[in-house]
Amino acid sequence: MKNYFISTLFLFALWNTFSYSQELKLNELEYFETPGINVLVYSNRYNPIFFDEKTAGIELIHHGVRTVTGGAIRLHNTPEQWDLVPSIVDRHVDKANNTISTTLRYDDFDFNSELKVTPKGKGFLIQVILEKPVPQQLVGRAGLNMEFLPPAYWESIYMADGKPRLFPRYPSSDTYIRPKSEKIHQIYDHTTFDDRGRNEFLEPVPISTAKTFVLAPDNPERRITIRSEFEMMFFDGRILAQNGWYVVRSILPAGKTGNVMEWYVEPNAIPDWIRQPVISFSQVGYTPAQQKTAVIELDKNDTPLSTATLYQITADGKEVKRLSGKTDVWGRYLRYNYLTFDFSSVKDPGIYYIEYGGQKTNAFPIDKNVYDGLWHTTMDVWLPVQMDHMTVNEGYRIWHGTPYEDDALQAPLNHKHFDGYSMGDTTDTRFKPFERIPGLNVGGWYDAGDFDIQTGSHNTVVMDLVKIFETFAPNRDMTYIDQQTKYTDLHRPDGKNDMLQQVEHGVLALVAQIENVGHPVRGIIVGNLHQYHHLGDAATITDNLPYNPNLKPYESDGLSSGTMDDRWVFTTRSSFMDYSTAASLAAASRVLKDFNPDLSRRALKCAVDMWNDNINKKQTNERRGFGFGNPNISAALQLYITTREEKYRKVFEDAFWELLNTPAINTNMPGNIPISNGISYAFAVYPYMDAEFHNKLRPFVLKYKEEADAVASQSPYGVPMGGRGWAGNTPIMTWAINNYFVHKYYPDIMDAEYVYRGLNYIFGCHPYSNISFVATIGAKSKKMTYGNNRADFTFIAGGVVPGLLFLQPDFYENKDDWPFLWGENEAIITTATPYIFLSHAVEELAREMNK
Ligand SMILES: [Ca+2]
Ligand SMILES: [Ca+2]
Ligand SMILES: [Ca+2]
Repeated sequence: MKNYFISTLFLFALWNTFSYSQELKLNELEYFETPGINVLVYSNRYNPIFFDEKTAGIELIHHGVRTVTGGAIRLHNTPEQWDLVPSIVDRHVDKANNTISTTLRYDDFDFNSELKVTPKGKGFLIQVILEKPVPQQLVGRAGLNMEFLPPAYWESIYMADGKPRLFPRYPSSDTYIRPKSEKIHQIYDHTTFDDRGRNEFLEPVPISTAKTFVLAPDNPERRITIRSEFEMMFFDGRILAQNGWYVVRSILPAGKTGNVMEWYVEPNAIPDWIRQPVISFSQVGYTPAQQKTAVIELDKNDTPLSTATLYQITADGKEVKRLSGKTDVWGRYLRYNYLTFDFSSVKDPGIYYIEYGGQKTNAFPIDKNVYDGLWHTTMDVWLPVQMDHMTVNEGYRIWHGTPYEDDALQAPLNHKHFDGYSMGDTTDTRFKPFERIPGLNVGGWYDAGDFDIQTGSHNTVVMDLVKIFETFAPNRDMTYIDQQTKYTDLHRPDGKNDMLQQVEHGVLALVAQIENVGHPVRGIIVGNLHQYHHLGDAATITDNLPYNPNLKPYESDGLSSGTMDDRWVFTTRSSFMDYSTAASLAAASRVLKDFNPDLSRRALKCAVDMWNDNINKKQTNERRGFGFGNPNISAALQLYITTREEKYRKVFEDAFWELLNTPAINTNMPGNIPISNGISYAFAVYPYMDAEFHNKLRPFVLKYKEEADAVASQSPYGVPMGGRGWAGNTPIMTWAINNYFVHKYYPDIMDAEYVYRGLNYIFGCHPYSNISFVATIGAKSKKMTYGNNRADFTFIAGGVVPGLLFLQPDFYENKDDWPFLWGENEAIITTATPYIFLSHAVEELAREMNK
């Protein structure tokens, strides 16, 4: 009898396997897969610096869209970015048993838990296994969570034990107050909540509870059933933080070990689902003379078609077939197959669209003027809106008031900040911790979707603007900038060159650091986490009154305030920062010479002072060996160009040739071209050097081309793809800028297509979608970006987003219905300036090519 029973069970198990052979399978890339569903189990992990970015844990790619994340044991109902995240102790992929299990650990509570995911039926089982019971402090706190992307479910319904409920379009569920003594601390004891001195925190209340949730039964692409014997709660995470997701959560039982909890999750799979092809092309269009290639991204189960068609749309709306062309098979790249469609032969100016497999793209132009002035929006709108220490007006709208009138205090010692800054046990200044450093409330830009001054990115932007000015001499004046009254007005000429005004604005901030602190600092940023996540007008992050310790918090005498909200200056000195600031100030002093002679002189003095300080200290070796070369190479180069003094030239040339001849450490970063850093110095100095230098350089330029080709040929887009942690638009643009100089100085080595290709990618010829990554540029462009207005699900025109974030093991993503993923959508100043450069470059090339 016993034997019979066992063999029946065995047969039953076999039958189970067979009957569900269409269901989730563990694939070679170690995630579970069936057409329409991918279940990732800790393929992606929490970020060690920025923690919960909603790209880790048990995740679901549902009919091609990542809609579920954060499957984990968490200590909060609706975890915020800076709430404690578990470390991943181990991850086991058991192919024989078709399971993936991970051990999660909360060090602070000595609490381990194992999550085991196994396909079952049409879905999968999540089991929580504990060796030791939930620690006392975490009873009622530790729970199994899964997070669901709000816009994926908007305008849809869910069912809680059969009762229909609308997904909240905007959060307005309940919270309650708990005493701070009950709060589980956040990362490094920072706090996201401004309790106004009341020692309390907020806890969200569930919107509904059930043992069976069915999300979106009305939408086959999004329908998910979750069942458990344990009560599950449904929360709206946005009630505490605008970037929160919907959360389903069960509290772990107390006092239990072993398999303490199970959830069964069944995402609907549309039978034989095949992802719609993505037909990608440049949303700004093409010039007649340039190469025109669309890239078609196909589901791996899709059958490639041999033709695609280009239609022209006439003025009276007629659609005329212009080219029915053969598609070329490029092959597999990561999770998709690719075709290319070359329609370069079509040169007539006009309006076109591409048709493939019955799908029509939006219309785009072919015309010799398509690249004209594409940088204007970034220069006229986006960059001015980022200006710190100014009020910025546009027509009837104030983008922001004048922020940080109360800059800034010396940062405290031995402090670990939440935005990557830190201080050691010395200030490297004459200031005591929290002492006011005068003169810093001037110039600079919000470096990104946050509002700090990052000195490093300021150096890059000033240098980029100088490079643009010296290469293309743009003469555009569409912005009114008055440093005296701290007022910027968009679309209003003031008789002054906008680019030089922006150089001036950056230099004012950098010179202020050196003149007041004695050297460039790491950065200037708010000290409280509850300030840092600010959304909206930066003029309201602080009270703009200098801190006065003699007053109580939230008390003011009208001139100062007792609220400790002034920004902190992270002052740790490094020769890398000294030299890179010296480089950009030396460069800026050239273009400011006639525009603002006094500032030009001060900038050069600061640069020379930093040079002398560091040369005397012999600190030149810092950061060597990381592919950066000598930290003084760029400073020597710029000081040489500015002063033409031989001593700088000698230092530059020695370091430069050494850098080119040293095999760079290949960091194995995708998209990395080892020689490109050295080669960009070469192009900066090229106009100031003789034929002997140019000839000596040539073999290295050939080597660059070889490396660039090798990296670019790895994907169908013909550009160096990157994108881990931070998507790859900047390196792609840097590559195209280098190519511009190769083409300019060694036209026999590279043609102009190497430049266009970089921008085509930015403008839409990329994976995942065909949207332009520059807000408002192109027929179809980013509608939501991670700017300071992200909570309004909108953009700031001209902002350039990082692009496609690479999620392990094979998924490129750039969401356009959810602005809060900074690695995909955060427009930053150092992405704007390469775009402005490149946009000038193609404007010039198109003029020459299409004469
Ligand atoms: Ca920042
Ligand atoms: Ca102007
Ligand atoms: Ca203040």
